[in-house]
Amino acid sequence: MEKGIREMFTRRVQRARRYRALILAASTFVGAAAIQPAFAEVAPYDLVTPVAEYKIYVTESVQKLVTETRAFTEAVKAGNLDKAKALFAPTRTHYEAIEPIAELFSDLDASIDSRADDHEQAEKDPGFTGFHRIEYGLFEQKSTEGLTPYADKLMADVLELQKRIASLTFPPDKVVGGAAVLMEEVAATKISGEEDRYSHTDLWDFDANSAGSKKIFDLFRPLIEKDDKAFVSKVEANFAKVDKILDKYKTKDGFETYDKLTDADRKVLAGAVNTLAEDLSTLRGKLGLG
Ligand SMILES: [Cu+2]
Repeated sequence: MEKGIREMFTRRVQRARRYRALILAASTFVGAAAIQPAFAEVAPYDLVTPVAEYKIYVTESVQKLVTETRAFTEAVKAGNLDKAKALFAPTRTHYEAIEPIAELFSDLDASIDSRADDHEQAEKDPGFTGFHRIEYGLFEQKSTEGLTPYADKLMADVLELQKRIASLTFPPDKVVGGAAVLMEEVAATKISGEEDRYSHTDLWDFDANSAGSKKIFDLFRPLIEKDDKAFVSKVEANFAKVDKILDKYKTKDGFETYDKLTDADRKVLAGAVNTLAEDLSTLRGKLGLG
């Protein structure tokens, strides 16, 4: 029953101890998704176009990720602290946008995007690499010193990701399930500000995570719209609610730091994202993928 989504959760739980609480939440969603009948009108063939279009979206995002990671890592290696700090958040958005399918490249997800507490010796752990290791140097130690090997590794990992994406098949259940899992991760853990704990650029990530999940929803929406208008409207209203809160914190270059988010807004945001996660988790069932 619901093996795909359970595996997805399992792997994510393995990736980070902090997901432990999600198992409970997951089983609730799995139960809900399992009893959801698929709409008779959705044939497997109907999934081909949205999946193909999603692959284009991912390919384009990864192309931007490669270009911007090059500029970011070059700034790090050149010792240009201010420039590297300024490029950190915008560069990451192209990775965060494709995070719904991170499970399809979980080894690279770990080396590109893991947090210090995914590693035994935290910040001192030699296995702690990627964006957040560099973030630690730039924003916490306020220096580019010693970051060259991490910059080189990040660039190599991002190029490897691009290579892999090119030949990757995208199983529709993983794509659709991934959007729900990511929203659940935002609601359960990212909402604490744990992801960008040194730079506090979390709102950039939320925006990209939400856009990346909405992209998936938008691509599959035509298949369910006729049969479940109320569902579609509800999901759209919650995506709009998330956008509206994020809009309040937009600056001319991006977003305010996470500490500016008021408790009231954080609550509304968490509520909307939680409901999105629940609703999106029924999408697989609705599409006959359950
Ligand atoms: Cu991330």
